Amino acid sequence: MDRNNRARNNVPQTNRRRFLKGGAAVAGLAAGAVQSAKAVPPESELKVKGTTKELIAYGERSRFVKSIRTPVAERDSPDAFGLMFHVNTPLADLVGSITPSSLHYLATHRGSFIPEIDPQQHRLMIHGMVDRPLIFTMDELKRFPSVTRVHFLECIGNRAKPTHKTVTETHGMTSNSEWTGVLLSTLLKECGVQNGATWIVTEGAEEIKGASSVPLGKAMDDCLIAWGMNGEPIRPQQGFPLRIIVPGFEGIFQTKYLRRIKVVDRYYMTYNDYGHINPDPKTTALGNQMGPKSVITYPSGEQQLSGPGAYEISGLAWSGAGAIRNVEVSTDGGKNWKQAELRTPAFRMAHVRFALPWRWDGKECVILSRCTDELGTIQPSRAQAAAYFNKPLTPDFRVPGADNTIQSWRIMSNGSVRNEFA
Ligand SMILES: Nc1nc2c(c(=O)[nH]1)N[C@H]1C(S)=C(S)[C@@H](COP(=O)(O)O)O[C@H]1N2
Ligand SMILES: [Mo]
Repeated sequence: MDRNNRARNNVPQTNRRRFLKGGAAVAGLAAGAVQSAKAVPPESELKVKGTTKELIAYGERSRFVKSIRTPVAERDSPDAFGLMFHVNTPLADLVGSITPSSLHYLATHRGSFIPEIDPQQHRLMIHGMVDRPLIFTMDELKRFPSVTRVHFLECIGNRAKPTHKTVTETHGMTSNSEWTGVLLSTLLKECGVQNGATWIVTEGAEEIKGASSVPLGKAMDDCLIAWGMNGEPIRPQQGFPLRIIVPGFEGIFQTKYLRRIKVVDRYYMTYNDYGHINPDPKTTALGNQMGPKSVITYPSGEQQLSGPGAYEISGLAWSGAGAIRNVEVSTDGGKNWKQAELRTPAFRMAHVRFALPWRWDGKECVILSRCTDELGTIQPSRAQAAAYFNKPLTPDFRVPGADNTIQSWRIMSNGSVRNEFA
């Protein structure tokens, strides 16, 4: 046998050994978890419609899949006008790192509504401190070189509370999508930014306007004027037909229904700033980069382990400052940490899925994750955040600005999981 043949013959051998070793791990699953191969669904359930015009025109999920968005409990949604304005992504039900567009979290301000905008009629105006003020149609925007990037969005209200039971309640106001559009820097160069300009103000088309002041440096760096989301036009609730993506900044900067960008020489107060963020331009500019943040989505609050044995701990990590470099998981309340694997590409300012195979011994324990981003910043615990802000660590200690502290889950000996809030 020549060397090549031998090498080739070795492949199945190695694979077979690996397969057998893998089998041993599966045998460690809780009793009854692995069903016999004969246990196929009853024939009645195999009969599906599936070819009607309605079902093929725009795909529908299986009727057995029930994940839905739910209103954020603390935010009176629906409000007095019957409008839903803060709605959580069902994080516990998701796999991988992309949030399905239909389940993206939603934050639309009090009294606001989802405008129905005809893309043929929509315009984006860029004016203010520019040499050439310009008005773009959607078609004109699409003639510029486009970019497609994965980025998370997160509302600054996304923070765990002692009353929260599930990861959807503690962390559901963040989602992750593939966005397609033109770089704002491309458009600003087309308009010619004048000397002395330092900020831009972005404005949406509905009456709340979703206006925000963004530092010009950020605007020229990586902001995206996006019309695409996960392979199709942005959904109405996410800002159809046009929104700005300000990667890594808090949600309020991500103006939906974008119709106007004014280039200016100072920070402008907008409706968004009222009772919301610190209007001091310096601290505002520093305070709105999210994370680094991570959370275990399985096992998480109100889920149930079926008994001791093999499981995979899994969750999401993200940072407003760049890519996630490392995620660690502890299964003993933070005494010892193990390095988790990153299961999806670690894009900058994007969710990454992490996982750690784990064998539960059936004893009560506390599990938690912490991440490190490309700047080397490590996600803090609530105790560290309280010490940093010189406040006592009580359940009602509220992290000022964006809360990126570590989330812990307590697994009880009966396999139930609870929010462990210090
Ligand atoms: N025009 C407009 N843009 C807006 C808002 C709004 O109410 N109107 N809400 C902001 C807030 S507070 C957040 S957190 C994000 C949420 O984006 P999403 O609804 O697509 O999740 O959009 C921002 N952009
Ligand atoms: Mo928000």
